[in-house]
Amino acid sequence: METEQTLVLIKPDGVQRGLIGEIITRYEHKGLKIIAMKMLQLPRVAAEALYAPHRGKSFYDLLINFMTSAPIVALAIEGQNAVELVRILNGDTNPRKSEPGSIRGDFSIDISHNVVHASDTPKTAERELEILFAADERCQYRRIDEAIVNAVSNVTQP
Ligand code: FUP
Repeated sequence: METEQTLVLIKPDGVQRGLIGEIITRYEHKGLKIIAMKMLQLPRVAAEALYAPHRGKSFYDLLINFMTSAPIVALAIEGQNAVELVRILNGDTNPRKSEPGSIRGDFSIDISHNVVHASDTPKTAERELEILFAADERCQYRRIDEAIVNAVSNVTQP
């Protein structure tokens, strides 16, 4: 099982609707580890770098304007299969497909204002994390419940 790091952004709508604590709690309760966190108003160049793969698409300008319109909260999150697990917790991009119980399923009906962003692959995660965090901003520590939460370290020897 791979320990991975991923980037989460609580988008301007999530911050302005007072959902920061609710959202962070979901990742923490899952057993994922927050290893860096900050609130900032995303500079336009950073938003453009983050969403470079979407450049030229119909929603691109709306997306960049929205993401730079008000503060966001950026999180670096670590854990086994963290990239996939965080995207499951976040829910589908399409609000008609995002399941109840997921963040988008519970809090969003608009594809453009969908509360959270998360990296879609480990490779993308490394690129995106570097846009938001310097290498020394990602912390190393042990959660006290790691031996219980992580399946591999929970195996007892006969
Ligand atoms: P996701 O990986 O779930 O964040 O979704 P995408 O990478 O496909 O899209 C990035 C962001 O672009 C979405 F979070 C919202 C925005 N978007 C739209 O506004 N309209 C669309 O049709 C698709 C995406």
